[in-house]
Amino acid sequence: MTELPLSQDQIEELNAAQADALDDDYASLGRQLARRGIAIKAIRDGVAGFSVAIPSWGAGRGGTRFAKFPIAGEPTNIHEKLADCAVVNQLSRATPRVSPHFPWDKVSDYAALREEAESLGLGFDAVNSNTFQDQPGQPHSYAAGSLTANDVAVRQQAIDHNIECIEIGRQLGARDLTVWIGDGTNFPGQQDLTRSFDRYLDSASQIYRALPDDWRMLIEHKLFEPAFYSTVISDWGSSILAAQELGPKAKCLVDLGHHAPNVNIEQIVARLHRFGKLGGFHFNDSKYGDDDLDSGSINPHQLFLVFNELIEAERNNPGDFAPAYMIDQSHNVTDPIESMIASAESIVAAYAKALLVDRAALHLAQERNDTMMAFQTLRQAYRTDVTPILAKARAEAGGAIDAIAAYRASGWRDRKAQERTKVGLGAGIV
Ligand code: RM4
Ligand code: MN
Ligand code: MN
Repeated sequence: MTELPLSQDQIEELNAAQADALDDDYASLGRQLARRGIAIKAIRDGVAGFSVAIPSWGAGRGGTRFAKFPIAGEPTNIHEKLADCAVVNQLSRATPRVSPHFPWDKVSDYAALREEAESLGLGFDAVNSNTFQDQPGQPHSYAAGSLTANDVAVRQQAIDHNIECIEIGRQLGARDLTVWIGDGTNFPGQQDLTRSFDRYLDSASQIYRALPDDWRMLIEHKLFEPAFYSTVISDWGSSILAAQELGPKAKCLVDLGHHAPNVNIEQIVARLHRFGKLGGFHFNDSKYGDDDLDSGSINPHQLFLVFNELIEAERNNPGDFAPAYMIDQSHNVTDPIESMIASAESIVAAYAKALLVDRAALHLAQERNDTMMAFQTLRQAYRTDVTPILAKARAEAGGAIDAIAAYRASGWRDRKAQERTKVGLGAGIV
């Protein structure tokens, strides 16, 4: 039995007040697209079938290494995080899965946790391991690395933790393990760059062997931080080399924030898919580094170009196309629920715009070396305001036409501020 957190009647009531305006905008966009030979219904169906997972750790306020400023009513455990994620999904109807992080989300009964999520209309997505922090009571420290540490006992502890995550994930119905490690160095000479990668391959192969047949191991690269001189899995090159060494169940995960500024991420996406190694995404945006800003808030055009490559990739080789779409960002100055609603909308909008690209015209222009027409074909799709399509798809699925307005009208956060334990001051981690 699904028990959605907000009043569905209230959402319907708010939608009713906006329905005429939306119908008007939708009909107008439908006529515009028809002139371009596009059936709006096909795009709306595509949007309705699209979803992106949200991170359990995104439900709380993030921070920087300087400070974290909690808000009243913030969730402090996985149960409260699930409830907030259910709010995001109820309003957006685009985020039906939650990606958990361990040990942060540890509980004693995972079957019960899975049922709890299901009752909220949620499932679980990729499980994330954490060997970038020490945990209370842990026998060995990750201060000098985890999967790549010199000390075999440290490596074993990190391997065991990842295998435990797979076991938890099985109980939750997940099928991907995402592995991001902070291992690396801060000084030239601190470690042998080749040997540390070899240690990674050795440890990762032991995790790989523990994967069930229908699971994938998603290797997430990151340019820098916490290591500032060299990171072991720093880029898509190291990631794909590791994935190729490990075997077919190992794939690469692209976190948009984990690249140097101005890197052509869409080209990386095309390369990874071409070699069967595109595993998934962590969507976010950035300006200077791994800023973990909200998806589409800085560079929505890049997001569109990534989805444009994804659609090409799927059409070129549909058999091998199953990227895991996830949000991974840090909500330091907003209500995380509002950020996740807005980010999911940006991601779906980028996808919808990519669906609008006239592929035949694009390919013909490319064939003829007609650079300007190729570019204009993308531009025409990117310029289109797809908001009415998204709103229609949401409302039809029971979501809100204006999701943030509906969230504010619900009074959810104020109610939770009365009920939930107050979050103490502390350092933010993501
Ligand atoms: C890292 C990375 C990982 C996430 C952690 C919390 O920068 O993006 O995906 O697990 O942050
Ligand atoms: Mn990430
Ligand atoms: Mn990150």
